[in-house]
Amino acid sequence: MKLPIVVYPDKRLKEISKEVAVFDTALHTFLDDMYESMMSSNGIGLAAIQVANPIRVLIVSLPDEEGNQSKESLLEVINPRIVSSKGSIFYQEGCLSVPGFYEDIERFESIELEYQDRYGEVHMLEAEELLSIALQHEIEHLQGKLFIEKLSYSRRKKFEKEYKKKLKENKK
Ligand code: Y12
Ligand code: CO
Repeated sequence: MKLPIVVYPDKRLKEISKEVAVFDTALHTFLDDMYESMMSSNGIGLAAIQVANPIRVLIVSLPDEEGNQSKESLLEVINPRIVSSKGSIFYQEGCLSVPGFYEDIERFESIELEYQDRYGEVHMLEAEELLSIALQHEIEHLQGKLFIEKLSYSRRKKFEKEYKKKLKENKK
């Protein structure tokens, strides 16, 4: 089932997500619904809070060289913890909860991540470049943070002005 995406400035995006303790079929159905919601919106990453569920769950599906996002390469990440981080990288980020806005954001170039899968099994993952960026972006959602909060004061002001104008136009 496709779930509606919560869009900025909705206050629910500020919620701190809770640890997952039960890895049951309800969680599996929710993960499948997140996948459907992300794919039908042309996303490559989605956190549970973006579909109004404040639990520490995120998914990432990076396109391959041909631009295809296969279900086999879908990464389901539950209760993530960044164990170590290295370097710095800039990338033009976008977010399904902030439609139509893209901005260069600085992240760690590589991270080491501990997380659980849909069955509660613990995994370690070394991620770099785009995967590392996507994971950091989604993990910040679990902390109630959006990438626009990393903008400088002047870029943030410019964004707020343009975004509000666009929201008004879309209401007409
Ligand atoms: C690198 C940087 C950021 C991430 C986080 C995941 N972000 C997304 O999946 C963003 C998707 C997105 C898709 C949109 O829709 C279309 O392009 C059709 C979109 O559209 C509009 O804003 C109109 C915006 C964002 C992962 C990796
Ligand atoms: Co996002």
